[in-house]
Amino acid sequence: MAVSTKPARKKVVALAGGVGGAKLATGLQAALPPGCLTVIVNTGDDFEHWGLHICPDLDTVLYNLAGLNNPENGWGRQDEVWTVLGEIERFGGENWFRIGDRDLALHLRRTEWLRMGLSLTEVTDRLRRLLAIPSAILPMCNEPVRTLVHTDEGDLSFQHYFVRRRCEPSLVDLSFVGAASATLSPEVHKALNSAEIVVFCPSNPYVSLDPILSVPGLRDFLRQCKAPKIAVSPIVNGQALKGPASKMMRELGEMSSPLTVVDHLGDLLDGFVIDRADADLSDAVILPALVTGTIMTDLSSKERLAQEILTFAATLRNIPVPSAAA
Ligand code: FO1
Repeated sequence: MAVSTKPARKKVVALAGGVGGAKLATGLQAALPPGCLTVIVNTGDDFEHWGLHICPDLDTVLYNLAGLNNPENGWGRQDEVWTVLGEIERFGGENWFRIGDRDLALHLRRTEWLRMGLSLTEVTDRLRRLLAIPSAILPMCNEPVRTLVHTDEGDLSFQHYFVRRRCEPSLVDLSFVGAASATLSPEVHKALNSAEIVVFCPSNPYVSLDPILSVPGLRDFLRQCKAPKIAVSPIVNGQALKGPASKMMRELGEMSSPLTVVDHLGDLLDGFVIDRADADLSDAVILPALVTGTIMTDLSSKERLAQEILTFAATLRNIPVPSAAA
């Protein structure tokens, strides 16, 4: 039967962490009708700093979907101002994690609302409404789950490993502290239940996607879910486009290759997207593979990749292709 290309309002769920995840989420938002995208975001990187509750991956998704992100770093705000950081330095405070003034306002409000008793899901929804973002943005859970990096120099909390130590210590293993007590929030449950396409963004499989998958029940839910599940390789031509994924793979004794990502996410996927630079690997991918340009430099390349992924997913299940024109 021929695949329909009729525009449709499909519910799409994206799993994301880090800058690569936020970029594809931006493309999916542009490619879909408003309200059709839900992004489930890693909170394993969250930590307390300057007495504030910082959620780097949630904020990267919020700022990218609102078009307010710093275009060079991918995280933080564009047109940032650094007065407070300078004054913190003057008073001998910690300056290794760079929080700008505009960004600080969000951390202050989030911390205030959490102290009032709102859940992280409620706080994030307030923030995304105030930023006029049409997509739902959900923390992976409301309970604290913290990524702990076991290295050859001892255990480091995630931001101490990632930002303070610039990922220099060699990775031995990872734990997601608190995951055993975490639960699927009603919002995550509902989003996955009604998902018609699930996209694993090109995020680090070990420190962005695994924390999400560590939430009890989430893996089983995905396995049972009838929606096509597509992952996009964060590794292109043997290298991570951003961040330590490639270095981590080698330190864990794996090849720095899209095939390592397929092995890692294996049983959860129905399809895999690799870059043209890795076209020679497509026969070795044990799943249906889409070979295309995966490097996202501007909004049109993000939207084009998103549209290709949606079409690929629809082809796998013979469902109408979602389109922003619906
Ligand atoms: N990443 C850095 O490499 N250096 C920083 O100083 C830094 C500050 C920062 C402030 C707010 C925020 O939301 C993110 C920030 N990030 C910084 C990025 C972040 O730590 C990482 O990209 C993620 O945790 C990994 O996904």
